[in-house]
Amino acid sequence: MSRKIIIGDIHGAFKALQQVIARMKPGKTDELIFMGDYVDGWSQSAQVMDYLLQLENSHHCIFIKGNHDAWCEDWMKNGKTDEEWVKHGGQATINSYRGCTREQIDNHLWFFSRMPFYEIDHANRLFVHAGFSSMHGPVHEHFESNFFWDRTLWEVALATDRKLDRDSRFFPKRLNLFREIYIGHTPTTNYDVRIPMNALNVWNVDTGAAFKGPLTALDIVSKEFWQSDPVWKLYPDEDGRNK
Ligand SMILES: [Mn+2]
Repeated sequence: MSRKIIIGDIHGAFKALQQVIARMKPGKTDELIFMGDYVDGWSQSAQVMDYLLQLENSHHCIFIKGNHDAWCEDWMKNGKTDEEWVKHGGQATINSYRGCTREQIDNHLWFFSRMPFYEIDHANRLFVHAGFSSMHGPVHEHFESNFFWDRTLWEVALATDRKLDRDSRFFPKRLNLFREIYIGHTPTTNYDVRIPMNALNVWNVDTGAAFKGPLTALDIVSKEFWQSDPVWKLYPDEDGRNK
């Protein structure tokens, strides 16, 4: 049976990515959906990007674009070193690309440029790095950057009264558009949780790999999941984004 597995924010943690892949053992027929934020944080962003590009040749992969990927793309394309980006893990990415060839960077730039902002599957499940704001759904989103910056979708899912009827006119319209919504972006470690978090029909698989959490892969049908060791223990001489 083929599986559909989503992988949370990696943030340059190549060692954690290798562990998670070894533990979930993806087969040729499995579909892998990466939720974005491949770079920024731990020291191996360029290696993560190389690895994912290779993985695409042997496995069915979808790579959603995250806010950190958009920052990194901007740097590669325009040489723009956004101050916020450098502070939030960008410096580690710049360092990891020292010694890379122009050809390698161009390959990664091309990789970033073709990443979709979201994916909707045949079972009406949405996969997006952060969220969206239009009540009519992502197709009608006015602000592209919401796909990788929005936190309101997740906060709405967390804060909505569980007793509110789905048919109520007050039920959040965005949530009713999809059977399930899968996101990353907001670390579950913010809520002292180190496993995938579920709120109404939204599942958050960013378990804080950039900070003190593990990297997680989740089978969205069985809800079985695989995790790396806590990433900060794999990089004992680094801070990641714990600054
Ligand atoms: Mn992230």
